[in-house]
Amino acid sequence: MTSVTSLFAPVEADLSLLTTNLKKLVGTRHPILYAAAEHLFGVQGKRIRPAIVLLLSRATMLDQDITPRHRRLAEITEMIHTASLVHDDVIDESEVRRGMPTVHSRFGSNRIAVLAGDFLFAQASWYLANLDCLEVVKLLSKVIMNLAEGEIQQGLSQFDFNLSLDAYLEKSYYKTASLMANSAKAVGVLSGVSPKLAEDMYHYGRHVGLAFQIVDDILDFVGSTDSLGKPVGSDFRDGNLTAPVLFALEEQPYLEELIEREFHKPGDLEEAITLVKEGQGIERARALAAEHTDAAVKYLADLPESTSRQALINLTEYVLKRLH
Ligand code: GRG
Repeated sequence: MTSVTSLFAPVEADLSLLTTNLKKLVGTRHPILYAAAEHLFGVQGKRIRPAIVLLLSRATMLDQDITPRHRRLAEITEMIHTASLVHDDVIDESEVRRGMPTVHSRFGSNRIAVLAGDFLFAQASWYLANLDCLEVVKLLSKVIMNLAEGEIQQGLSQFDFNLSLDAYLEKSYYKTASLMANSAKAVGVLSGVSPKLAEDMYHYGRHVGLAFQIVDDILDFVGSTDSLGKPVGSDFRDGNLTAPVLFALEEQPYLEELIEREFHKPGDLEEAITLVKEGQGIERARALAAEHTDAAVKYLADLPESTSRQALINLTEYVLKRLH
């Protein structure tokens, strides 16, 4: 499988500068934030969001270098993503993320984790405003609203076996795709591309984001604790009914009963996971993710050929290959 490192080769140097900068930007204000920043940005996530921003920046700037504003946008994108993870882990009471203790479990306090998350959101907003580009401010502040909306929708739909596929996809847009879509479009704005190309970049990010979330939801069933960095089945246990479950519900009526009683009886969760894995749910979800990666590639048609554009195409394959 293509490793993330070789996939992001055209922006490898940009990504290591980004990690150094993130630690500096976040960590200088307070010892606790410094520790949290070391903890958050030292253990690397996949950095897929800043990689998309940087690859699109290079693909649109071509022979000119990317600007400090492109770099700052990539940093803001990763800050917003990380803030949402810190808050999400408090809400879900998750102990492990990226194979490491979550902020609230590492620092033994939800208060610290909530404040660290708040601080990251606030700091991202400050750096965003300082880009001095109202259109980009509008795009990225909408993302923060969407993240909150996605989390609320998820909270309200736990164990709701009547959730429609459309409602699931809308929630996935809010939780995951909005950040990729709007930061991709923001690159277009900063690079001064045509409105049509900026819109295409938005749709590239949107489709990659939806595919990424669907694959993430499949991995909740077929991944290993090691590769996920969190226990298998943890989203399902919390009542998050995702694409594989929604498809499985169409062919396994007993699944509804297990979900309705919120896996209260011993063995319920294991039985429900087996039912999801037995049928066509996972394969249908994989096919849905592939539809979105195919759609994403089409939206790159108007970008001039470059190694960065090719990496953006390869990235869609990587999103699906995480399943193998
Ligand atoms: C705006 C106040 C306010 C709150 C935010 C908590 C929340 C509301 C939103 C959370 C949304 C969320 C956690 C989405 C998860 C999306 C997702 C697939 C995360 C995993 O991304 P990866 O695999 O993670 O890219 P790494 O660790 O690689 O960075």
